[in-house]
Amino acid sequence: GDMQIDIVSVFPDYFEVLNVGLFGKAIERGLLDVHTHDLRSWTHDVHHSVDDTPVGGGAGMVMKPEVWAECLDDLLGFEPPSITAASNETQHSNASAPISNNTTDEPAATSENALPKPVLIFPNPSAPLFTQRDATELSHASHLLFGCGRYEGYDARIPCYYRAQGVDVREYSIGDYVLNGGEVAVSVMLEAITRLIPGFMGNPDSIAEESYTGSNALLEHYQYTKPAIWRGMGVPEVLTSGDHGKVDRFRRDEAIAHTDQVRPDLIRQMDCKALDKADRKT
Ligand code: 6GU
Repeated sequence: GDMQIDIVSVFPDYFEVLNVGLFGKAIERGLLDVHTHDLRSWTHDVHHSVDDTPVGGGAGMVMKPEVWAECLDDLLGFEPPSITAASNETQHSNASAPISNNTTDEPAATSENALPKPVLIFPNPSAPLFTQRDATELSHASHLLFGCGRYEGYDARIPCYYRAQGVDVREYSIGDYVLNGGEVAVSVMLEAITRLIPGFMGNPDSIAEESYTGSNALLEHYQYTKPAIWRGMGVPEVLTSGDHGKVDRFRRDEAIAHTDQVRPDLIRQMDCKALDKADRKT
């Protein structure tokens, strides 16, 4: 079925980029139902302010919870809490708890156990890393809602509040480097997620062979095309032998050696059962 995607940002124009390429085609074909929203349209003050100074001091600005909550209540179809329920005395028990997406021990979703509820995703450089496993799980969701933070971040009570309301809230970083805001991270996550939706890609077989997927968490082997000799450089002879068994073995040995060299952390993470007897000689 189609996937509804809502994106909230103070730079909604950034997401014009989604109309390009395969993603744009998927929107045209009705596979994806994408809506971008300007966070400032939920402000009431003349300056349309979305941020304020950090409690406890320090540099930069922090995105205010009130504006985000008006926006997210609207997009999730929630009623705002009544005035009587609100109190300045109410303390949040776990606003300072470490970020946990609570998905570590759960098996990855399949089309048989699609994510039924909307998933609310906040890009956050201090959150757990977004992986291929997360992309696979989220490709089964029917509604994704992304909240892009800017400046030095957003009030920690925002994800905390919606999690307490029963929303499936996730916070993800896309890598160990600093970006100005969540917009680029959202486009990265969206591309990784949506290309796994059935019917999105022209050739679904190419997905099964890719790095980071299934039990094959190895990086991909090198690829070559014609000509057989280019600027004096040949290709590995076994690839021209026509012996598929030998080709597969060569590619797998090469993938293991290459991964061990550039990403030994991936080898250490691998399930031992994913390595066969011949692999162990490599
Ligand atoms: Cl998700 N956001 C920002 N601002 N910077 C990042 C990031 C996210 N992931 C890596 N760096």
